Amino acid sequence: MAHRYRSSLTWDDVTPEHMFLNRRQIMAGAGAALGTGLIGGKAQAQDTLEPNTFEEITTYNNFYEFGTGKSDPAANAHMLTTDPWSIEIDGLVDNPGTYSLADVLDGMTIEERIYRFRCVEAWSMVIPWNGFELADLLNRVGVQDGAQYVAFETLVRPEEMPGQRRNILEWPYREGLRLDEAMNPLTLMATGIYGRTIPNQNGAPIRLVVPWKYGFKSIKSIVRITLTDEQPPNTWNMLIPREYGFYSNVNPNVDHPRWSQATERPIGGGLFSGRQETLMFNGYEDEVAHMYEGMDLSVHY
Ligand SMILES: Nc1nc2c(c(=O)[nH]1)N[C@H]1C(S)=C(S)[C@@H](COP(=O)(O)O)O[C@H]1N2
Ligand SMILES: [Mo]
Repeated sequence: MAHRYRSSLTWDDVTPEHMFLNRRQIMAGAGAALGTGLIGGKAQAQDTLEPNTFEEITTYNNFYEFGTGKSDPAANAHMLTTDPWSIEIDGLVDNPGTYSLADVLDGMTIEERIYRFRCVEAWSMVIPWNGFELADLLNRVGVQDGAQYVAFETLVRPEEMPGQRRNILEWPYREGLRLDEAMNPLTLMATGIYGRTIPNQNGAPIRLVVPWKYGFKSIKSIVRITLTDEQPPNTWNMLIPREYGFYSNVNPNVDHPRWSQATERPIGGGLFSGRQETLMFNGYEDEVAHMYEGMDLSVHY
């Protein structure tokens, strides 16, 4: 099912959504037949997820570089130039350097993955991503002994990012993961949605997707990845540490200081669909709970 990235992909070159869903069903069937392998298990879990429409995924966004309203990114992100693009990979790696996006993508297998995406503001979507495992990239650049965390930074370009002309956040937007979280096979670097090139408002040309964490950990339009031995600062924790921790794992049992995290509102679910219960680790408990054994998750929120 995995296919190589085609840089010639254009907006006209889209996978019709019903075909995309058929492919997912076929993959889920193959996974079931293969038994209990990781891929099979993932495909089966994903089979129960009903994806949001492309329209919903690309018009209700958070991307403060383009404004603080949910419709601001769709309105303003067309100003962003995403080609050429490069990513600096530095810190505790064997092969530090400035890599063009083409260098980064070369040799990577772009897969399709449907993940539930849950924002801290208590709404959720289900998004069919195209991307590769961050672990594959980290293994390629060579993680050195002593590295314990991965830090990420978004582009700073106020000429094209009107939100950056104001001090709403401290720019660049930053995020971080513990190394084992970064190496978990669920952690993706996404370059597409529904088989199309990822739209600017969703984090073009490349963004992180960490499905068991609140949405703000999934940093967009990445220009720097640093391997480090210290827990890196992350934007929302720097701003309001009491409300946003470093881990930010989806956890219905730990409330945000200003609201409950026990339920969520699925976007596009229809007027009468109502809220649904939020699942521990956003439903990915089997795949990730082992990383937090022995940790008090109400302290490490
Ligand atoms: N650079 C950057 N990345 C970001 C944000 C942002 O403001 N700037 N917002 C975060 C938040 S709060 C959420 S909920 C998700 C939203 O992703 P989506 O718009 O693709 O659904 O992006 C995250 N990544
Ligand atoms: Mo969010």
